[in-house]
Amino acid sequence: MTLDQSTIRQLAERLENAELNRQPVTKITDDYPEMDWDDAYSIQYEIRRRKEERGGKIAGLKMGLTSQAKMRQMGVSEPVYGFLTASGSYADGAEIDSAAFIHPRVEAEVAVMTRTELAGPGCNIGRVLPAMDFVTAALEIIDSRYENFRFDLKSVIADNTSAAGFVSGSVMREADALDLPTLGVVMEKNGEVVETGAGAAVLGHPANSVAVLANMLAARGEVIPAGTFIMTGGITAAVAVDKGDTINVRFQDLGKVSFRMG
Ligand code: 0L1
Ligand code: MG
Repeated sequence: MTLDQSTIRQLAERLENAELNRQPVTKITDDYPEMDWDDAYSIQYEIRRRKEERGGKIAGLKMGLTSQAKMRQMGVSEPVYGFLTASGSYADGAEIDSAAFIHPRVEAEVAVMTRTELAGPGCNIGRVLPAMDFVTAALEIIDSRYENFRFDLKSVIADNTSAAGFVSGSVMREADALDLPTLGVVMEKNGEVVETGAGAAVLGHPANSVAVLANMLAARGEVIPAGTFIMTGGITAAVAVDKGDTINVRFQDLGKVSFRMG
């Protein structure tokens, strides 16, 4: 850690205010270039604490930067994690108010619910698969609190990995019934195909993403509790969504998930 507690609190407040007021800010490493990974996660955890203190509920966890393409783009070799809030949870087919965001983008993802606790270090896909209660399709809405989505990795971890909302599907399947790496996805925006992909884009297998999450949490002395909803990471690139856009994503064997940005 390089930052003291009062600076951590101040930066968490700055980022959360940017989110609540829809007023983007410059990346925090401009002011604190010496900050480290621990500082970055501590700011994220402080944002989470602030929300919970005000009565906000945590809906689950998310993995980000899980595709080779996105990692290469950021020049990193490790994914990142963040948290999901209940206030950012939307039903399939929802009309979502664009005023809630700064510059939203959408990613198609596979989400899982865990049945039993998962702990690292040393967690692997073989431990994750039997611990998965069900798999469902989901869309993540990301919305960086930084101007023009311009950030570096530490800044984006502090900003809860751009998490802003999610839409979960209504088809739930057991992991055994699916071949997750070859599970195909087609994303349409206003009726036109804009992205396609397969589950293997997520660290080779979406369940591997859950194992990596358990191992990353272990570094902070934490586990994935039983009954945790986890967005495993983007299968497609993130697509910008403007007021009036309709997003419809078809997932092989998991139905479709859609929303309209109103
Ligand atoms: O969920 C994600 O993969 C996003 C991680 C943060 C980077 C971004 O905002 O694109
Ligand atoms: Mg994502």
